[in-house]
Amino acid sequence: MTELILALDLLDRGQACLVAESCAQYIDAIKIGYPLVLRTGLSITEDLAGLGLPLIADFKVADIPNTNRLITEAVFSAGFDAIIAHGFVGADAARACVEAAHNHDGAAYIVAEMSHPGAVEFFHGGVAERLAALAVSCRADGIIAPATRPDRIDRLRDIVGEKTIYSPGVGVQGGDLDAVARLVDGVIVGRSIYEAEDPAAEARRLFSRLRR
Ligand code: OMP
Repeated sequence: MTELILALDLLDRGQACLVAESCAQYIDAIKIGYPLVLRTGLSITEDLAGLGLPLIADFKVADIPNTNRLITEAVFSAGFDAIIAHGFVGADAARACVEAAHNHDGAAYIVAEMSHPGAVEFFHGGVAERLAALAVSCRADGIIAPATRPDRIDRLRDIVGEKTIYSPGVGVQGGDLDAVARLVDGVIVGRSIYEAEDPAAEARRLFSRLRR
């Protein structure tokens, strides 16, 4: 089963809640990042808690170990269930996120390779592979890998084995759902859903393609 994760990158609390509620039955988790949290604060988790869906904090944490730990603890205390962190800061810093997440019975995912065109400037040439290996050695729960490059997901799957791969980039960024669905554990979709005329209908359409 491939999960559908809604990237809730809206700026208005009310609109975000409406979209999340309307899509709730067709999604497996909600990912919240800086765009929404900088507008609403971490209390947005309280508005969404009633939906009963896992909430993933996409703060791509990238600091020294102590600061990473403090950020991760604040995130889980606010009611999130998982966090996304960068690995390029080194194993000690990534491990601080993973351990703090696990202390809260949560999950931590490490970015192995990003989905946008510019990602190839730094993530290629062996870096993504090293980040995937770092995720394994730090006992992270999984990695983020680009739906825009299914061949790269294949390569990173060889490194992380059974670990979870969540994959953004389907839709507006050009990634094809059918090309990645069988390669990953979940696809992360934002604009294709929340900018659709009928977000719930679009979520239902993607959900049914992932479940068939
Ligand atoms: P859409 O392009 O609107 O579907 O949104 C994709 C979501 O995934 C956004 O919230 C991005 O911040 C996030 N994302 C990427 O697009 N590419 C990445 O490499 C990593 C992420 C992420 O970590 O979620």
